[in-house]
Amino acid sequence: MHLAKQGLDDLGWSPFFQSQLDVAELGTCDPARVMAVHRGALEVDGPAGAMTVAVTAGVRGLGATVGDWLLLHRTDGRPTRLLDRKSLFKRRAAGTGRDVQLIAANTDTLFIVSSCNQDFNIARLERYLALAREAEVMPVVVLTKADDCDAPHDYRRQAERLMPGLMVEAVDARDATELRGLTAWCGPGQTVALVGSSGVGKSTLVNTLTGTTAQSTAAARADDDRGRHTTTGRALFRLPAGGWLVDTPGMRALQLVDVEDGIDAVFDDVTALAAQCRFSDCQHGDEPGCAIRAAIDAGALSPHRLQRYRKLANEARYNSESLAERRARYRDFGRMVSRVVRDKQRLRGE
Ligand SMILES: Nc1nc2c(ncn2[C@@H]2O[C@H](COP(=O)(O)OP(=O)(O)OP(=O)(O)O)[C@@H](O)[C@H]2O)c(=O)[nH]1
Ligand SMILES: [Mg+2]
Ligand SMILES: [Zn+2]
Repeated sequence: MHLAKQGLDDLGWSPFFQSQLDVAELGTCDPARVMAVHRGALEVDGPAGAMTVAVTAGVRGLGATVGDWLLLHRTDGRPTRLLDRKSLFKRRAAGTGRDVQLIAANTDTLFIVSSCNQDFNIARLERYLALAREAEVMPVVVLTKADDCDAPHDYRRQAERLMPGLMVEAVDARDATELRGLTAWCGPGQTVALVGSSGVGKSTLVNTLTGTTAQSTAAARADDDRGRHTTTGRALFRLPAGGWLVDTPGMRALQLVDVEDGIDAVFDDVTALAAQCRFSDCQHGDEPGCAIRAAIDAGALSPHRLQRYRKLANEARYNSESLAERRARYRDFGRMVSRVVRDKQRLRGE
């Protein structure tokens, strides 16, 4: 959707971006927001109106994603630079490569969408919460297909327990009256990204909230409730109240990268306990004075939650460290192993 001469504030412009422009740029450039990303072109909108920017090598080098702000040269519309982001969601791209895929930039809120059926999964919600906490973006859990479920409140309560004060809405995504609670996040200049597995109803939410059928939706396959990856591109959609929604393609697996702080924030109960262990490098095995094990024994911490924390933290570290860092770690590990073997042989007098 393009509105010529769109007011900058309406597009989500704020002093955070304004303060990045120097005097020369104010005289020669206009800001423009990336509204949609296609293979060969970016759709942008700003005071100069909506336009398409071809993705040349130089533009690709800027690394812009949907929601980003670019400065465009006033004479030829050439992008000169990418403004610093207020927030960024990214993940490790699917497949075996180590490429990082940008999901959306400069969003204020993340709608973490799951349905009240087989898709509901605590570990997956924690994963998305870590993404939101790392980006310092407000997470809201939206549980769809509440109309298709006998006990939506059970799912809602389970999700609410994940973080103190976490907002959770259980809704029929097709019914605008049920989505009224979500409009608080959708006011003028606000940007909300929707993430979640394929088929959970992200595009349905976009259509109901925008009051359009801009995004196509598709029924999930009856056999596995997994959906079909109906949405493939990413774009901003305008809300009647003035905000913006970013629909994203469903993700089969969200591989986290660079989110160590976000994970610690989501699992702050675990990290607070770990800080009380007698040894700062406690592995929470059979070391004396382990606060984690004491909490598990006392029933105050679920061993499953500890397990989920460990899995996520290990995965994030693996995805974030460079190849060189990983090689160094394995080299250190190899050295450690040979040292232990040598010591043992010495002790046995071999
Ligand atoms: N009964 C019911 N059906 C829903 C609800 N939300 C979505 N659906 C249906 O679920 C199917 C999938 O919805 P989509 O909106 O296409 O899902 P999506 O998350 O955008 O999927 P991808 O684009 O593949 O990631 C459609 O047939 C929707 O009509 C809901 O709250 N209740
Ligand atoms: Mg979709
Ligand atoms: Zn411990």
